[in-house]
Amino acid sequence: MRYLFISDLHLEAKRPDITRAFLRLLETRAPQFDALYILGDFFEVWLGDDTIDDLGREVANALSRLAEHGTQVYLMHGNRDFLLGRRFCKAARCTLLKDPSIVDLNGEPVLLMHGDSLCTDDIGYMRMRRWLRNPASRFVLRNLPQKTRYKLGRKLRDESQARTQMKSADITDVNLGAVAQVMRDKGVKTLIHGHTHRPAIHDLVIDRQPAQRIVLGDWDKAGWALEVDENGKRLESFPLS
Ligand code: LP5
Repeated sequence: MRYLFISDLHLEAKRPDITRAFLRLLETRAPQFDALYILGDFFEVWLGDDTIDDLGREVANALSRLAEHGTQVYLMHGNRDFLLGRRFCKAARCTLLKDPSIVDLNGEPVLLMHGDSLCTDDIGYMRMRRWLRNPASRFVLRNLPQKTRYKLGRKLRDESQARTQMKSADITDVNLGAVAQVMRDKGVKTLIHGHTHRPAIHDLVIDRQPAQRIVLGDWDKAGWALEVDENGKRLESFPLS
């Protein structure tokens, strides 16, 4: 079986080049795979399925065509689009995956995460995450008037951008102790995640056993995808245009 992984596209109307590259990937490359996994921050910001715009509809239709063609589509929430819900998934014919999830890739159990929950040294973010992601807050946020959601979303993005610039690279990366712990707890030798925008394949040793942490890249200056098949795992970048 062949699997394709992407994350952190941050799709938005202001970056039509990224949308075009993604739609091209769906038409040309993705149909050759049995499943496409999108591991979070698919959209720059998602404020609820009722705020879907032309871009969201175009993307949902394209995903739905891919699913119709026979490629299963799986979507995981990221920190920017955790309000993506059932309505979008129904339109896109994709399955929402829990974070974390374990999937079987050609007989190997592999752990999939967005990656933000592993940044445990980022105390301010972890506090904000706990608040934003609890079911009661999510219910309240989803039911706020759209105008209020746009305002709060803008404010959160601005604050986040300003504060992230002041954080050291160590703080905004995953904590390696947290990585080892979750891989141990879940009994896996491979973890695939995004979020940090630091694409790489890291060879690890956990409890004297070889393991791997594969970090997907964000789509900004280039696109990034991980292919997994019987021949191995390949992380590649490609031009957006
Ligand atoms: O996203 P990225 O990678 O740039 O930064 C993240 C962390 N920031 C975030 C915030 C998102 O960027 C913005 C969220 C978009 C809104 C989604 C819908 C929300 C619904 C609200 C309305 C309906 O996730 C950033 C991390 C970084 O990753 C690296 O891991 O550091 O975290 C922060 O910067 C958080 C700050 O440290 C603490 C922020 C306190 C914010 C106080 C804001 C007050 C305004 C309140 C409005 C609700």
